[in-house]
Amino acid sequence: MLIEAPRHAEIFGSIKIYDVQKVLKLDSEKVETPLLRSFSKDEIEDILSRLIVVVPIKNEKIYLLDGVLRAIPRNCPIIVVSNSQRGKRDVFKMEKDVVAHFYNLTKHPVSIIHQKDPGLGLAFKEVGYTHILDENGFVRDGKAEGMIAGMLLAKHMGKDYIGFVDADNYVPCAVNEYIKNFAAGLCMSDSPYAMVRLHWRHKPKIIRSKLYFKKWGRVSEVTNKYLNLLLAAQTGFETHIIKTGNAGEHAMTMELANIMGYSTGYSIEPYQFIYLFEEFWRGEIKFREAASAGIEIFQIETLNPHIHEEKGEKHVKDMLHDSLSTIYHSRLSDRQLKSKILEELRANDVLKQGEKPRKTVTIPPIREIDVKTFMKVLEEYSETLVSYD
Ligand SMILES: Nc1nc2c(ncn2[C@@H]2O[C@H](COP(=O)(O)OP(=O)(O)O)[C@@H](O)[C@H]2O)c(=O)[nH]1
Ligand SMILES: [Mg+2]
Repeated sequence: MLIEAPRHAEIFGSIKIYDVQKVLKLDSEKVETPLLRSFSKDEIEDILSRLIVVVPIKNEKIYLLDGVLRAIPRNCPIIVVSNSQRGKRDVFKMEKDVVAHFYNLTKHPVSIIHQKDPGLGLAFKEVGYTHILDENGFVRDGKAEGMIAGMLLAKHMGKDYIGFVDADNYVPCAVNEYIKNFAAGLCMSDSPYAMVRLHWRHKPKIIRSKLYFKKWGRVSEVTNKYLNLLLAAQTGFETHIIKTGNAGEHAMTMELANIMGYSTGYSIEPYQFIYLFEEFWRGEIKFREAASAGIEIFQIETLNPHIHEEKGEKHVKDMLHDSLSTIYHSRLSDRQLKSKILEELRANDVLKQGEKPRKTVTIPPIREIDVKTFMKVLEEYSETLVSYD
């Protein structure tokens, strides 16, 4: 595999953010030049054999999930965390059937669990991690909450890396590429605390009956702008380094996943940046080992375009609201930045005059969770967990 060498990086305290690196070739000979980074098949395979993939899903078209599962490289076990409808029209049952069929055909290790499984809530309660539970003791709705549940299952399996891919991807081979890109990024890191975030080459849209290869999604563009403005407000230097504020497709070392702070729903991805800046740049350092090893963030531009389900205007507005609210409510955000964010949200019809962005709930790291107890309770009380190995 061939990708551009990192040309430029910016450093904020213990955090090093690399500028976007393009994928140049998915499969290639090893080429040694200062402008390129190449990875042998073995190097990629080695990372893949230590990577687990979590797929959060909520009421997606079932054949999209099927395509995503089939595209995940063979060495990576899969955990599907579903918050799909149950009851009369049982979408979750269809997902379970797809997973079972997929396993029978391929023997690829895969687990599936429903986010609202009472045993899951109980397991989180038992280990004292109630931050993602609602008042009835169930895991709350939200993509972040599903991802955290997946992380706990992954932690139990003892893998070194964790990656996330959405279930609503129309191009299975794009998913296959994303996971290889995760591997390449993780391979480049010198630190045990590394993250890879994907940047889409294009995000095609149908415009006047034609496929138009847009460079950016609307929400990503705005989120990146304000994350960069937050950096500029702190340093006094304008920057465009952040290009993956809303990267749903991302991977981390388990060491980083353990000490990462999270935030509810769709605010999880931009909040990862905010959390790292607050903890490892402008805050009192809690995680000394990570601070001295350094945290590396790679941003990789995919070869494949990103074609996923369009969820409508309300979804876009909710994402914008959640994303910008994590920046607005950060203690690193100054008055001027806050007022620009309010203006942006008003211009996009998200807020009315006088309204403030809703505060997203932050969720502490999962490091202290006793995974053995968590799994014991889960296995005893779960009503939905199915694992094929
Ligand atoms: N487990 C879980 N997954 C969710 C939830 N909400 C959304 N998802 C999934 O998260 C992924 C990304 O969500 P999507 O709505 O496509 O957001 P976007 O692609 O960022 O616009 C998709 O696979 C969704 O099905 C949730 O509450 N729980
Ligand atoms: Mg999507």
